[in-house]
Amino acid sequence: MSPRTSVVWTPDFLSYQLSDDHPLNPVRLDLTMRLATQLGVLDGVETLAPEPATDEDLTRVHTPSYLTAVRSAPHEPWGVGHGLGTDDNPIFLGMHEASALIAGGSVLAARAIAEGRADRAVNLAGGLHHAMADRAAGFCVYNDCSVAIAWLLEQGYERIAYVDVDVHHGDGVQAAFYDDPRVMTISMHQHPLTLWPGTGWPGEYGKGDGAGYAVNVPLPPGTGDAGWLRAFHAVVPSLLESFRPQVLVTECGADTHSDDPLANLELSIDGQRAIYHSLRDLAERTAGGKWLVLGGGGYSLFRVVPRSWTHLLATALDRDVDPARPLPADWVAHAAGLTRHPLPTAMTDGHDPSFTPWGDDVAERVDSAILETRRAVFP
Ligand code: V1P
Ligand code: CA
Ligand code: ZN
Repeated sequence: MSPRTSVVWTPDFLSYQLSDDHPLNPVRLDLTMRLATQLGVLDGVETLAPEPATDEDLTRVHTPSYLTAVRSAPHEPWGVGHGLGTDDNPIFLGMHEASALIAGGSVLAARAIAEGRADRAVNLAGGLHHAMADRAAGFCVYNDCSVAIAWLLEQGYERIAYVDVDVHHGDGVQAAFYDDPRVMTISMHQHPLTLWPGTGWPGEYGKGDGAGYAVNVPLPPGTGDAGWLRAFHAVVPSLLESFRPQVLVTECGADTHSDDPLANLELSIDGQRAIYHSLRDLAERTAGGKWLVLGGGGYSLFRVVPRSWTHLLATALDRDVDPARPLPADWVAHAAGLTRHPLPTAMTDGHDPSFTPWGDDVAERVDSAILETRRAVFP
């Protein structure tokens, strides 16, 4: 039987707008849904509308005093601490409501899978992987990834794998389950010496009962499609094959792209599409087909995120979009009204991810990153 996929969506997700000029602009979600719709990817797909996560859901991960601070922050002129009111995490009106709605979306996606109504479920507004128990960080107020995983554990799940392909380290999710062997966290990211938050070293492998269940794969700046995929395939499939998760949760930030303004990996849309296909394949082969798909970063709002995440939606729906497919004229006209940047014309960057020429120096550094990780995980 072909897999059933739920897509969680509400236009109210667009109210997670940290400030007018913040890099995490929700227009990227609007442009993605428009592109996927206009390409027919969402034809006949009924979207699930979320409710805000309850305090009970949120306090499986966050402290009650942090929830109080998030709720009161917009009304406290002197500041509330907890990482709120920084350039990364400005305080905005309705911050608790918008953040709880995203977390509720990821819980709803998890619920659709747990209740057997879906094999796969997608929340593109989710993936806010940096939020800590009592602190906002890196554009993330509530850690919807951790909240959804904690909800699954509460239902009695015993093995959840979390794979984070965002260019940044998935530090908040790693921290939430660092001593818990029921959750294996794996993050691929740009090397901590070269990108915030500066964690995600191979030596961070978990503690106590959770030792060996946190895995980090740092990649040098300049890593492209071939290097990224090579590192991924050297590390991730064998771990998932032995862990045999009951659900695979993935954080699918698109900020690994060469056009991304915040980071320095050099992936293409075609490489990202290949990643999504590999994640789908791993969910099928190692997780009984159960795949919870979350969004994440991605700051090339017009040129990258809409195309990348349309491929992600299409992959989750088994409606793969041909890379050569031209972008619909209506979508291009709409996007052109919002930016002066040149827009792409097709669903590809013209790269073949199985053949990307790259320098020997980059090859050597990727090899040593893989070896370093293998040594930390299999001492
Ligand atoms: O670099 C920093 C901190 C702020 N400085 C004092 C050091 N923060 C990063 C946060 C990145 C968050 C990424 C979120 C995600 O993983 C998931 C949604 O993608 C940062 C960066 C950077 N290059 O990593 N903040 C900013 N850039 C930034 C740029 C412009 C305006 C505001 C913040
Ligand atoms: Ca990552
Ligand atoms: Zn990121």
